[in-house]
Amino acid sequence: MKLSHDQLADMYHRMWLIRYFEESARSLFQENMIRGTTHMYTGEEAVAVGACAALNRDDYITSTHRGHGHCLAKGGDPRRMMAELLGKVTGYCKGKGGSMHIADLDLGILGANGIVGGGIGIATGAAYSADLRGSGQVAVCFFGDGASNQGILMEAANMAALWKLPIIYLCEENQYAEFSPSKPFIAVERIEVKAQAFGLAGVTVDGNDVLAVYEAVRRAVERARGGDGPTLLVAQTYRLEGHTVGDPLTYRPKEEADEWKSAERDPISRFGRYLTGEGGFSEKELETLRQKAQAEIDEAIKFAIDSPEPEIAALWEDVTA
Ligand SMILES: Cc1ncc(C[n+]2csc(CCOP(=O)(O)OP(=O)(O)O)c2C)c(N)n1
Ligand SMILES: [Mg+2]
Repeated sequence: MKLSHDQLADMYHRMWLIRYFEESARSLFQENMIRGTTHMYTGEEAVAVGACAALNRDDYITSTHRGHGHCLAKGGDPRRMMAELLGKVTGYCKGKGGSMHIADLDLGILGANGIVGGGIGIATGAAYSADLRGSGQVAVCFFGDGASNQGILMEAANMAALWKLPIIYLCEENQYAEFSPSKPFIAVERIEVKAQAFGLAGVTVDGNDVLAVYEAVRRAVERARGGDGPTLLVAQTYRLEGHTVGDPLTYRPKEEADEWKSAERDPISRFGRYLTGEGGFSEKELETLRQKAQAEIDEAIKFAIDSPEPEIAALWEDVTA
């Protein structure tokens, strides 16, 4: 389906928003302003942005430990996200959750998740709830190629197929799981064939092509809303950064990463080339969108730095377990 000029501009802007958010988070982490750990989504922007462009505001997503991109793509507020990373009271979890617990229920963002595969059960439950209520909402469940080996996918996909739940299981095949290449640990060559075990639709898409992701998700959403059940969609992409900030990356060939980093493969450069060609955008328009994203992230950092730390007494508030 043809996207409007404004929709394309929004997608390009969002991809830069993610790129700058991640680059800034990495720098802040290296300056010891972010504690714990943080996982970068750099290089995978087309997956989250393409998928969320095919969703309505009230549709659900579940995210992962590498969740900043999903949240920004679904409309999450970069200021509240950055404040959360810096442990400030203005953050999404009042500074007590950090990177892997960001959620925004008003936008259908059911949360990042430190448990690999943890979002799979939550998204399936959300789709079940939408189905029971007849709300017409769908759920998109983002998870990694490593997570595709988790048992919960088998249980959840079986249930979703049986009940024809409105869900898209969106596997981000970014080639690595922690410090290992993922392929040698997955029994099948193509992850999409796992769909056959449950009679689901299985689709593989170029995850660095934002329009291809959008179109594949749009079709899967149409199927889901039409009562034809779930899809397992595999988006092939690449994790440009290490597993976490500070990963020495000794386990992967430099040439491989360099190739994926090239302007030819980089998802933002690729989309930019489409926009100035077929898309009918001028270079100037693209530059304005890029600068807008950069300014928003700079503003988010300022907001986060200027925000107060939580009071010691707040330690016992909002604690449920
Ligand atoms: C249940 C569980 N097992 C192991 C871990 C440790 N762990 C964190 S991330 C990760 C790899 C995940 O790889 P993948 O699903 O491909 O996601 P990616 O990091 O590539 O986005 C592992 C094993 C965990 N957090 N949760
Ligand atoms: Mg992976």
